[in-house]
Amino acid sequence: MRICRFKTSSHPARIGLVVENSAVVDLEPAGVTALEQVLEHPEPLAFLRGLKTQNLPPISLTGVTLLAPVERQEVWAAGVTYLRSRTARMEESEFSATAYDRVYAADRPELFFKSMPHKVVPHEQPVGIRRDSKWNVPEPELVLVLNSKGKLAGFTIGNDMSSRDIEGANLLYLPQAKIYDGSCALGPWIQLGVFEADARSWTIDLKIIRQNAPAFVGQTSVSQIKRTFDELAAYLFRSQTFPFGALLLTGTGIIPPDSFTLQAGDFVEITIFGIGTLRNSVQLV
Ligand code: DO4
Ligand code: MG
Repeated sequence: MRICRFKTSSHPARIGLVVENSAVVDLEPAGVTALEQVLEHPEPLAFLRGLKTQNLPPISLTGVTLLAPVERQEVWAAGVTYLRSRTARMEESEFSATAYDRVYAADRPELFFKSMPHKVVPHEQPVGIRRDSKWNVPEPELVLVLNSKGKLAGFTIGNDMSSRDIEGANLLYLPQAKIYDGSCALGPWIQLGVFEADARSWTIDLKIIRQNAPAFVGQTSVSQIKRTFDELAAYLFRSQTFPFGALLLTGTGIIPPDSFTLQAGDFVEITIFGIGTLRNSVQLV
């Protein structure tokens, strides 16, 4: 089952049940007005199945605007969880190579704050590349949707936009490389009712389109993530409370060649088997 946030010309933000990837059932008449009601429930699928939605008419997805699937949840990210990310980052910066190598092997993962919920870019809205950076890439990542107890409630798709030259110049610049307007996209919806073992069989595909032609394509598999989801979630929730839950990007396994940088006008498409496709244009910020 999939849930989304959406709006229409007559309704502001609503929670919806996605039907066959083509329509949405507005859950407001059934009493669901916040994501937390679903995510905090011990059995989100049973909760949704128990709602009286039989007489609610599906609205075509073409007639709604999807919003980012996040409300009051903080957005965090894990880094250097794939061998590919460790290798690319060690090449990007002689200065920081040891740090990346060490964190890949260490017990404690790299976790960093990524976005306030209101800054998250939804499906079909533009992500940003910084004007003061010359080397920008998307990072296509599986996202864990965690409830306030740190329990995995669902998955969505994330784009951890990154300025590689800023990060490569000095690791202390990481927040500037990772957090700026339009640097985090999430969507198009939340996939519920999937266990880690199933998600580990999913592929992640990245396609970057420039002037209607592919400028870069790449693929990885969720199975390549070095750490378990429980391990990542447990570290995030150590000595820290998230009263509304948190979303955790799990790291990138696809990094375009060093000669590649995003340009304004490009389109980034991230497809995760089992969830769907997150698509965003790119603009200078
Ligand atoms: O240490 C830098 C960030 C790593 C990251 O975002 C990733 O591996 O996905
Ligand atoms: Mg990343």
